[in-house]
Amino acid sequence: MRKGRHMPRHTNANYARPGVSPNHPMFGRYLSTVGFPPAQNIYNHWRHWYQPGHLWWTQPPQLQHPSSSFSTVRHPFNRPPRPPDPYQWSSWRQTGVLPHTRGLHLSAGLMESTDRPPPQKRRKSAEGEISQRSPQHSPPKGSRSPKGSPEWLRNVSSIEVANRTSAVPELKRHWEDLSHLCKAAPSVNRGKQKWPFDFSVMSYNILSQDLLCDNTYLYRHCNPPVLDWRNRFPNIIKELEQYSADIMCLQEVQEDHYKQQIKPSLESLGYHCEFKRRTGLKPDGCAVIFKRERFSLVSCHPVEYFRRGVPLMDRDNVGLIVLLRPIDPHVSLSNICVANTHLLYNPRRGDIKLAQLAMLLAEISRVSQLPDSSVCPVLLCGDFNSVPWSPLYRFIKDRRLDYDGMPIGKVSGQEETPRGQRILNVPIWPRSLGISQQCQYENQTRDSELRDLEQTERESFTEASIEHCLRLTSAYSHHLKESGQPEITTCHSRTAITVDYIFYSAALGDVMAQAEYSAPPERGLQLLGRLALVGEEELQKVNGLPNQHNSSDHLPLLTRFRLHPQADS
Ligand code: KL2
Repeated sequence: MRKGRHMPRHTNANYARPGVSPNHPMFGRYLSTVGFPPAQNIYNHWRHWYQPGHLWWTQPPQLQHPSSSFSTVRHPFNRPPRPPDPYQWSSWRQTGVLPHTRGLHLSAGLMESTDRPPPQKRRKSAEGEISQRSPQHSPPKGSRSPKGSPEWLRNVSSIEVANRTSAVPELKRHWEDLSHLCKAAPSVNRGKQKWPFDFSVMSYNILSQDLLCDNTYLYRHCNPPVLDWRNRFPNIIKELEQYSADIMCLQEVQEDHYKQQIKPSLESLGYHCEFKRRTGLKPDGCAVIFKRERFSLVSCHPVEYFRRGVPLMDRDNVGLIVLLRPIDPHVSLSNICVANTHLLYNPRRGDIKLAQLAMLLAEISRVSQLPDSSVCPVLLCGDFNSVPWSPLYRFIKDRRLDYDGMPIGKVSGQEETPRGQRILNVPIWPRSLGISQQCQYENQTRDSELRDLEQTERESFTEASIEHCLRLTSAYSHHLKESGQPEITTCHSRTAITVDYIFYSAALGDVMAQAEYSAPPERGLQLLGRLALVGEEELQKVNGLPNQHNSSDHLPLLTRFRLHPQADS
């Protein structure tokens, strides 16, 4: 436990006892240090939220946070449970706003008596991400000068929090219709019973409560109830229901929330849900969810990036791939391969991110392969923890990356000036991983081809370049049409950047691919439209993320695609 410099030694983690006033010197300047509003403001805020008819209070009891002890205590007049006592930190902890499993963090925070972040003390968590000893206060070294760090959310005071959050307007996002730009997109032809199959796809990092609690210093600008899972969950479900995407790729889905709340809710809305939890101790993972009336599941392929004994593959991130058959009574449609992932966060470990991506691409290539060795349309969604036009992003789009002399901290572009000059090894990942420099499984090659390939591959393992065979286009352009400003997909007090993407196999006549490929393959998707993203300015007006209406620190990406029937159907 880290000791605050001006505070006495304590060993008891729970200082928020009844009877201890928030003005007690024990709290020091903590309340303002973490941007926590004065107790009276919290109370008023709760009174404001404590309205019959408000979603939070109208949710069915089984949807309440299972770990919340006060959720089971009923008011004598059968009123909803009481809001947490603003004078009791322990009651906030029970709501999941504060890390109830990590009492030491809270204690360390309460003892902190300075506005300055404490000296950097980092440890490698069980999952291999760099995390904090005292997450309530210490930003990681890696994010000291993150790209696009929003000044307006850094070091906000408690008064600012209270003022900003009293009436936050809703973020406005409009639908960008691109269907008229699709060249040769045939219109509905019901006479011959051959019409295209249109469907929508969402990618959304919903912010796991566990990670939120691990990194509370990122959310100092938020009014605490905004961070309460019992507020966030109904907001997120409402959002998912409203957008009603045919396919949803969610990241940071916490397993207990998935099993007890998310899956039952979405199943009742007609969805089929698949989930892959991370390896290691962190309880979140990736989910691929699709409408049962629109698709049937052909196969499901979880991908674990952790490989015992392989240096580099010691992190617990995962991917999840499903092969879906579109349901259409009239025409025969190609299967669609949908991949979802959340790559390693650590801005300094581009080498690991690339190796994780290579593993995912190898599995996508295998799963999407058709008998004639071509591939079915692919959708690659997720949180890649890499910014647009970074080397990792370019690798996905260009199918090739020449990385000779490239510093590993430059791969993801999360930081303007990455510390450390270590450059990518050649090859990036060892041969023992079983994945070629073309991002294919090495043992996938047929015996007859093996001899020729072995020579090429041996050579390719000494070349500073990697390749893959999927033609992928990004559904978003990463800058706003009107202002040219960068689109933002994730925003908290340390960053405001794009890290989430929907990549897809573009068909002939697709609007995004027209500029990229002279002749995109016929078998693919056409982008019909997307829910426009916003820039930093719009996010500033809503107090960043999460806020009262947007319950994650990411925004959902939502797109609509057209799949044409196969020529012979
Ligand atoms: O950037 V993210 O948030 O895509 O929204 O992905 C990771 C980060 C996620 C999973 O590891 O947890 C967040 N500083 C900031 N954010 C962190 C850190 C950190 N040190 N570690 C994990 N995350």
